[in-house]
Amino acid sequence: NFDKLNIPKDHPARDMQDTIWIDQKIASGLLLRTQTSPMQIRTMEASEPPIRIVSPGKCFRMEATDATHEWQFHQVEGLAVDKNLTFADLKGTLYEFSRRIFGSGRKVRFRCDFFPFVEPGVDMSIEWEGRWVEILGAGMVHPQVLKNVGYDPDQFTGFAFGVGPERVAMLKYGIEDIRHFFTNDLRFLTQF
Ligand code: YSA
Repeated sequence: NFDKLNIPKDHPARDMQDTIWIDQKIASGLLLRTQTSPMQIRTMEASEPPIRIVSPGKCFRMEATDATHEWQFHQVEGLAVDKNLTFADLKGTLYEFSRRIFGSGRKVRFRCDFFPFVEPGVDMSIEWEGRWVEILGAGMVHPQVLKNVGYDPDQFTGFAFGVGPERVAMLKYGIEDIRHFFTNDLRFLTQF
């Protein structure tokens, strides 16, 4: 979840996610994963480029919950590693994702963002009722991460993203509060 993603123990980027630890005899020091990005490491350690994967899964973070933040949620991780992949491939892929899910009329915004395991890093937001809602973080895989799994960063480049499907569903279906997904109210659930 952290070390091989270039987030060392004393790095401030850990603070936001250094959260739900299980402290029992059978599972001491076990962290409920906060992001699906560790699947990048598992995939790259188990195989050689070229790589194209998507990996969905559940994540947990200690959050002060609000309309767009839950303490349990899902992410879908994407990773591509190959020769000659560029930021243009990342942007084209994510624009196409947005077009297919939301249609071509929906506005999309990229902004610089920081994740220690990418360089450069971005986040992507979708317009909703006059404001921007972030749906994913992404970037070019950091050369140090490629080295951590034994790849040669002079030979291979890659891009990756982690998208939150609850936020995507909210924007697509006009669901105003993410907490509806987990309260099991039949009036909500039976609408879909
Ligand atoms: C960045 C770069 C990469 O190369 C690959 C992946 C990433 C994303 C990074 N691992 C990450 O977790 N970024 S994030 O904290 O901004 O979360 C990504 C997305 O997950 C958010 O845009 C949102 O859609 C969803 N998310 C995060 N925390 C959430 C949440 N959804 C609901 N509740 C929360 N508390």
